[in-house]
Amino acid sequence: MLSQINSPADLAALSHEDLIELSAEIRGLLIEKVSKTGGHLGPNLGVVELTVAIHRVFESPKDVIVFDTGHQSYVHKILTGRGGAFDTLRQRGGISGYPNRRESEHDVIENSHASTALSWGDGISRGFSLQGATDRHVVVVVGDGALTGGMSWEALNNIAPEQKRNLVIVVNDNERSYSPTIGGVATYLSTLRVTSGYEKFLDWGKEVLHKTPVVGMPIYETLHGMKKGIKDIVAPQGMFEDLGLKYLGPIDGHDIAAMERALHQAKEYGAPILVHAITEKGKGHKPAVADEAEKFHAVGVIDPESGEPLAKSGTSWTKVFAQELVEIGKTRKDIVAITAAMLGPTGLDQFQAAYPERTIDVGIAEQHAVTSAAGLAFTGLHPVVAVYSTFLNRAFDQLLLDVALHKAGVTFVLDRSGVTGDDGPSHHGIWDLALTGIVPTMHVAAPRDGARLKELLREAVSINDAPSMVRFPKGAVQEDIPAFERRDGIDVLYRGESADVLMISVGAMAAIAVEAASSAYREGVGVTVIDPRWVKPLPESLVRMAERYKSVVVLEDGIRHAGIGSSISEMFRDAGILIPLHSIGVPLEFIEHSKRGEIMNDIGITAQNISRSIVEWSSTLKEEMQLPSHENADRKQPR
Ligand SMILES: Cc1ncc(C[n+]2csc(CCOP(=O)(O)OP(=O)(O)O)c2C)c(N)n1
Repeated sequence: MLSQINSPADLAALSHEDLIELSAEIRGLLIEKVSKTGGHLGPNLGVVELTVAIHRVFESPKDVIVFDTGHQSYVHKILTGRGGAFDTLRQRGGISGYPNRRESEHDVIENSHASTALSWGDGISRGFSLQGATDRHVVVVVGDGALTGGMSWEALNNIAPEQKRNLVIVVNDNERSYSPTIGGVATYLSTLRVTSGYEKFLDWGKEVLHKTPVVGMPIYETLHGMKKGIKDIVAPQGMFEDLGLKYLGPIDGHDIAAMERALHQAKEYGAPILVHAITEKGKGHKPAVADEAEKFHAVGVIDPESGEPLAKSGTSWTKVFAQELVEIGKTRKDIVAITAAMLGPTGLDQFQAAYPERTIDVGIAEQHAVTSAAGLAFTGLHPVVAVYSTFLNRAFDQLLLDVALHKAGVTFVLDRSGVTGDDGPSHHGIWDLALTGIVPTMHVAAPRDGARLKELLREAVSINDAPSMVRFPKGAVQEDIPAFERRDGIDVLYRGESADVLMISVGAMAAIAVEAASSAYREGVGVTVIDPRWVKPLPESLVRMAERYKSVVVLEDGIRHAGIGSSISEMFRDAGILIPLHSIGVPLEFIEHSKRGEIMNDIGITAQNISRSIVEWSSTLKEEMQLPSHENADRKQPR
């Protein structure tokens, strides 16, 4: 069946039985391919029928389909002619794990950060309406998890009163983000799902009445309609309808016929309308359904049958942080941990197991997490906000004005900082150093290894009169890199024989820095590698140290532009020392998905490349030094 589907139009000829067969084939493809590449298996297994139904009822790309977050768009990719490319999912040059405009005219937005789709839908449908494109529809698929994000509600507030436009909101309610969705919205959705007794009665009705020709289905539909009335008694303040949004549902999201009926109704409605679909995350794959914690939300390379990971990975940075925070929590009763719907991925599940009353999951609400942390700090507690680096981007204003301006003692722990790899441009944690670099009062630490992570975390949570941040990369921690000595808080990791180059290494770049220094030594260039540990504020003694060298190299895994290299260069300028400074970091670009190592190679952050550059720069410098002094004087500081 699958081989006949090259575009959504091919779905039209299929019978109901064909569609069921097709759905099974899609599930087979997802399990086989995603097991090999890694990716969002559970969410996609849950939206197979829902996506088939949407593509049967609407005409993409004339009608625009927008998936919130975009991690559940694999089925959409399969139905829009990309099924054959799934061997390359999230691989270099292959298809992305999120919607991507270069891949297909059926992908209109490129996302991965949650809760934006309703705003996209608002804008696109309003644009169509303003320009008289009344035959074009917009379908937004949004999860119950994404509905916990504030942007979703800002959008609903704008969508509801603006009646004349074709906007269908499909709420994909599987009761989970990574783990079960929490909070008032989740409670409200579960109220809409009504009591299980009534659901069972409906299931029975569906089973029996489906078999009763002609009169059966209308009776079932009537029963289903009645349910809405009953719901109004159970949940008298139908929140969506009170907002002015027509509500349809709940519908079994795995029943293609029921979904198609609801979507047809919604399509005809001519105003914003919400279709509430109930689905099961991981549907049809035993290991996914059995995974109580996350239903295979995101998997690495796994055995397709058992779901067990195939590659053994070492101890992760996440685990070192998680265990240390539990240790700290034993004596520091004021520590409160906050996650934005990512208990497991940030390692805070361990803190929760030890101190459930001191662990807060706010849902996908980073902005709220940050300001609420400022509130907690006001009461004398010390919040630790653990998020992926990329997701702190959206809470910048809250960090700047609610936390930093108030000198609130909040510690931010940023996992997945630096180049992350397979998730593409929006998941790299390459902006945090530049962003926090301009926040007054902020303290920023970048541990180079597990031992330093523990140490710096303890130092960070002891700062109670200003915000602090500890940032570390994705993956396994490498062996600890001990220091020869610590001077004014700065660790000396490698000492070159001559004072040619001072290399200032930021965080986990230390291993590459030391390797580059030792290979430059073999080429006759003396490089001393230091790790300031705290990169904001920068230690004053850095200036005195640097003055003894002919040039300085700064190595970081954040964007080079406005990163630590820039801060150091400014610091030297302010101190009046003119010393050639080379800044090595991530270029100011949106970097496509690929393995992390491949990207680091592409952007030249490898020991071999850095050592080669240092040797080249040093020899150029020697030549320049021999120029007459007037030519030397207007030398620009190289970058
Ligand atoms: C701003 C932001 N924070 C966190 C995440 C990480 N994240 C990716 S998917 C997801 C859960 C989404 O839940 P839901 O919308 O219900 O979709 P489901 O996977 O259940 O289908 C989270 C928290 C994100 N993508 N964006």
